[in-house]
Amino acid sequence: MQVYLDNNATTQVDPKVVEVMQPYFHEMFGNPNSLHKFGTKTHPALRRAIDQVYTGIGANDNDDIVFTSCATESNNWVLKSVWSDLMQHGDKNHIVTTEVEHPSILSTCKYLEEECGVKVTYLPVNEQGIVEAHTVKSFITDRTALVSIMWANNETGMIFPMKEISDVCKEKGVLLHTDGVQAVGKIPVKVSDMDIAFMSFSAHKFHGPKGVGALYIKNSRKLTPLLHGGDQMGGRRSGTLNVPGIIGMGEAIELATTDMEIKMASISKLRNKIEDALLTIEDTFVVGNRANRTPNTLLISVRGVEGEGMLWDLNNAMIGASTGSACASEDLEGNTVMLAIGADNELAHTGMRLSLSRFTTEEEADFVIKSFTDGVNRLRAISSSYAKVQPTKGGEVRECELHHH
Ligand code: 7TS
Repeated sequence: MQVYLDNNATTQVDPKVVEVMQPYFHEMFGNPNSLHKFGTKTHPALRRAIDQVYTGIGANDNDDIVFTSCATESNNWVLKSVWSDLMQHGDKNHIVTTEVEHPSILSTCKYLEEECGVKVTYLPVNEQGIVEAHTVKSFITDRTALVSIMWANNETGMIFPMKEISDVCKEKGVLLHTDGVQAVGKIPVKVSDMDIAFMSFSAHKFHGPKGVGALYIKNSRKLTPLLHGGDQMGGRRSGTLNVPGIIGMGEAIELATTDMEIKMASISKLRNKIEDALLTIEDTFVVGNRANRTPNTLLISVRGVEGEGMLWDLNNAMIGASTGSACASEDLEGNTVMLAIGADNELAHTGMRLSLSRFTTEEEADFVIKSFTDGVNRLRAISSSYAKVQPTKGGEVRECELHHH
């Protein structure tokens, strides 16, 4: 058996999505900006895909959705362009974000601090791994140009109080950007219900193709383009359109958001089954309250078991999981989100992220429970540090109780 439990890193493309994309590689390969039939033949499918994406995130007709190459591009675009629109020549100089954003936000913020003199506040998260709206409010000043806070965290699955955060930003008159990558397709997202100026998202996280992301722009607000060129996408993002990719994204978001509650209920049932079983192992902790997590995600920490060792054992059993963000897995630092939550360094090295999808089966869940348990037993038996740790409330089911130190 082969089990893929790294769906927060990327997902398999749904075969139905591949089917819809297929003709746009060879039969209808034209450039949509060409005036001949080869080009115009792509228009109906593109229009349909655009509608599907608007519906999928609950956008209004007067909003704009610009297709990009990935969410990393969307995130870079917002931060750099808000800098050039409001900070470079204006009186604003401040961005509020969190310590647990994806590197595409954090590294761009670092760049803006170092190269452009922008002041950035990185809000710490509470023991649940989120930031409360009142905390965001207390850090907004009259020089704040942008608040950028993720909707759901990629490591923990914890959902941020986006409605409350958007109310605070509205009250303070500050633009809000949200990285919606881990929320879209997993939890209800209706941007028109909130005062979100910008939202980034990415097709490959909800069974769409890689290489296509998007930026939602409320009321089609002006935003300096990141890519200048041939004026595609209304001059907002030049470059020949990724026709099959956009068509795939449309189909994928429709599939993910149709009967989402039913799909998510069955995913969370399997996630909970794995979680409950693994929590019966002594000295294991799960980060964040289950009720406030994306239905597919579980970040578990196993005292005395290095994440990399566990990853190796799971990989040998043909199970793909993660010790955290794949983007950061080459440096062997502890899980950054666990450190931000207040875990000690040793515990932060034991974090394992299991992220399911609608393709995960009950048999796979059972197999994962068994392989994980075997791995913990093997690795603890050879661990020099675990023997010294006194098990606390052995065998009890409990959620994470990590505190700031
Ligand atoms: N934002 C979040 C919250 C993400 O989780 C990711 C990818 C990105 C942005 C970047 O998206 P992309 O479209 O540019 O790929 N996250 C992960 C992860 O958690 N493990 O690998 C990639």
